[in-house]
Amino acid sequence: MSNSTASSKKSVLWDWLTTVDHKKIGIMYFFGGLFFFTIAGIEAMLMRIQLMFPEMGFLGEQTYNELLTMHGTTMLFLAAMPLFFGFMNFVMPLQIGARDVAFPFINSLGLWLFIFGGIILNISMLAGGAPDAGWTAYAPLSTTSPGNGVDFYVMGLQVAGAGTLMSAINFLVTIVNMRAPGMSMMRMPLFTWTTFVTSMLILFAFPALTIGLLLLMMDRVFGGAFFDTAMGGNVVIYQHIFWIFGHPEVYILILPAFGIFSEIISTFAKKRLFGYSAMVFATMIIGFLGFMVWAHHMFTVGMGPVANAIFAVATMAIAVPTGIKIFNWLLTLWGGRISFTVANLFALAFIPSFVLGGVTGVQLAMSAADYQFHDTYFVVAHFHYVIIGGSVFGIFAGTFYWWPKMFGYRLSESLGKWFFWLFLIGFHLTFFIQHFLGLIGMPRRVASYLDGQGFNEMNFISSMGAFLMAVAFILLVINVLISRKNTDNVQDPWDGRTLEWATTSPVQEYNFAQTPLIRDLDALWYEKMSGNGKMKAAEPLDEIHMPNGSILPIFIALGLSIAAFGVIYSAWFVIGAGLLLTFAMMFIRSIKEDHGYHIPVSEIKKDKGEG
Ligand code: HEM
Ligand SMILES: [Cu+2]
Repeated sequence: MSNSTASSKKSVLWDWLTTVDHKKIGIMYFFGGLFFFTIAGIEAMLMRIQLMFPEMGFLGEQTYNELLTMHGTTMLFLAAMPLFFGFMNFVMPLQIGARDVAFPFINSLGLWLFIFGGIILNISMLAGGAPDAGWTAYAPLSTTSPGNGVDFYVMGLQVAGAGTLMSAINFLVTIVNMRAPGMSMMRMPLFTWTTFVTSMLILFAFPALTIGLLLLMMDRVFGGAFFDTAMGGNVVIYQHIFWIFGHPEVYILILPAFGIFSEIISTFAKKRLFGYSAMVFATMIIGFLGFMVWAHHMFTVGMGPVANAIFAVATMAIAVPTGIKIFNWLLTLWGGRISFTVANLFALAFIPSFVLGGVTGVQLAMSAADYQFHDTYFVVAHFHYVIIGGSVFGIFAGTFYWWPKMFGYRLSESLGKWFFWLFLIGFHLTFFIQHFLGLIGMPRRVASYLDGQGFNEMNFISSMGAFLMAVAFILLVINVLISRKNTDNVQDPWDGRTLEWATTSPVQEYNFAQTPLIRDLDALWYEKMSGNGKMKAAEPLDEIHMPNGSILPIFIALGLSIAAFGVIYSAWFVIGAGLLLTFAMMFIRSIKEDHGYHIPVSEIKKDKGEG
């Protein structure tokens, strides 16, 4: 990828450990996310095996609770979000014509905090028991859970969450400050827009999680009583704090997918996105309303009819901007020359799948009816429809779409179609039937069920569907491994519209030899139609200033992780040592002069094949 003087001397491993290049960081987020997706998927399969027949003895109740908690927590925080962060890191700076994100060093720190946070959470399984209080960790279930499991949850998420918050601020500053000349906000590609709004949501939502986790830590480790009713604490307060974070979190997981689908649908329909500005404003409105509805998770807690009614109406209001988006995607497809690539198949399958999840969402929002649905498999079906039919389909679509740009080869389309159809059928087989399981009364979060309640057949079918998804996922892994020879036509394989397709594949470490001049929405497409197909330069060819890599972010993250272990085991000395390491590394970062390095013009010309 790079042939600069500064990085050619390093070993490959050292290069990846110290890199501050947004593209390499994006790739590491992507593979980290894929790794945790596999782990959480295995946890899901174990649960589905246990639920395949009534009164199965495959997993004990405690083990089931631990797998349930780890599956949910891992999928949300360590798989879905990092996979999106992978795309955001890799693609967003390219889409706005920037050389990197605003703070490359912080970007690397965010990555390592995610990785260390994921390790902390998962080490719990080897250290005497995983957390068992569900991904929501409601008090008093979490505050009274014995062992250290929930402490691992608290500290793992605290470390990973700090990284997420930093990265979000980094993305915001990048988008506000580093757009190429001519790239006004209303010319930004939709994926960049959704990255922007998602980062805003993270900025306002994650602090609530931080506080919730901090209070849990106080209660569990330091003898606090925030959620101890006997001492005058309040457990419902925990639910409010959690969902003030938790509901925006589900939009953090879906908005980037909306962005990916917008790019893919307009590319493969060969049309400009229908209603671009309506799409942008719908994204903002969804982001804003996302903060107004958190208590719809608490209808049955006893808030009373007035609060329930207000939160019910606010929730239903979100269907309006979401509906605007659905219609705009359909109208983009309308009359388009549609090519059914794997990426586009996922985008097309997303529309009905996600709408189904949205419809059950509105049903759940009817607070009176929710007394019936609450804590049943109806809820499990609902959120897997939005989270798989929305977020995971978006991740898979983005994977097939951007793979040539990220890795320099194309995934096989024919094997990809097998993967798509098996996954789609497996997904609906697993989760559609769970709506009915819920309606006839099967509660969620239970390790088993009795024979003769009418649950047997539907659970069996559901588990079969899960196996189909697992087979499909294996096909994806095979595809990644065997497609490596498809290195032809990778620079702009889909006849792209946005700037990332104007770069070479693989992308040079400085992204653009000369910062491009943006003349319209869909910047590259405009040049293909009205110019010579190449971006015009906004600056003369000159040497390029690049930041140096650094090993410090890993040690800053390591120090915080050591301190986190100190908290888990109440060892003051370890807390002190970990924080000392972190602050020492930050001190070094502050006093060390590092002016980066320059790539000379001769080398840029050589990369362009001109020298
Ligand atoms: C890929 C196939 C998947 C299967 C077969 C699956 C299966 C399951 C099962 C069996 C449960 C437990 C239900 C219960 O006992 O109440 C569950 C819960 C959950 N799943 Fe999945 N899941 C899958 C994918 C995902 C994905 C991709 C995500 C998120 C990105 C996700 C997020 C969750 C969450 C948040 C819970 C709730 C955990 C809790 O109640 O604390 N799942 N899933
Ligand atoms: Cu919600």
